[in-house]
Amino acid sequence: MSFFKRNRDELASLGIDPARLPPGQYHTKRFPVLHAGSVPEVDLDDWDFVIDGLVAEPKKWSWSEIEAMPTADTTADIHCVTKWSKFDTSWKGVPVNHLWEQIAPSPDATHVMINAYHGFTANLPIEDFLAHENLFAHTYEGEPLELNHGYPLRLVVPHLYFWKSVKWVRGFTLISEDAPGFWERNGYHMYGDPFQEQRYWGD
Ligand SMILES: Nc1nc2c(c(=O)[nH]1)N[C@H]1C(S)=C(S)[C@@H](COP(=O)(O)O)O[C@H]1N2
Ligand SMILES: [Mo]
Repeated sequence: MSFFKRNRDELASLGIDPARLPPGQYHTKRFPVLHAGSVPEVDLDDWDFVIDGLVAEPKKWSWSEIEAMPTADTTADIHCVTKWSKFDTSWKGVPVNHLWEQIAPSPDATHVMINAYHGFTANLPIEDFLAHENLFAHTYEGEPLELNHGYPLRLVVPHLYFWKSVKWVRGFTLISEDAPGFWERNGYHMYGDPFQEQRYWGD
């Protein structure tokens, strides 16, 4: 029996519905660290979060302003394109919708490009970006995010592969057509639905 088959069969004995595990994935309790390039040096004193692009007026907040914003909790399964899934991860942070309410988007805006340290980017349709459970998270399992996992702030978009959940996020840009972000230029799927196995170009 293959590793993947055994791993999937194990779910029932853990009381987890196997339908929660997307095709081609295995579940793990570990929390692997994955990113391109190096971990940034973060200085909260000159950290800011910027919304720009197709908005009536660009917006900018300091770390203390973001930290003071209303929060929500999300518990979700996460699915990495490298085939691990982790169930019931819990996050706290500023709902994406809360920030969205602070701006006046142009009617031409259809997508967002998420921006992070070192020029890392990821693209999302606005509709997916605004899913109610999505957060700009600063807390994981009740503790501040670890630097490796995106401290001080990361996007969490549980319904797409985890590469869209940008670590060390610094803002986003509203754009009028889809465009590839960092991993999407390097072979990953433009959308990335784990249940459709949209891993790579052509999937
Ligand atoms: N800024 C940034 N965010 C990123 C990445 C990256 O390279 N840079 N990689 C993505 C990928 S491919 C994955 S699988 C997840 C991994 O998150 P983790 O290290 O917390 O498990 O972060 C995503 N967010
Ligand atoms: Mo990934």
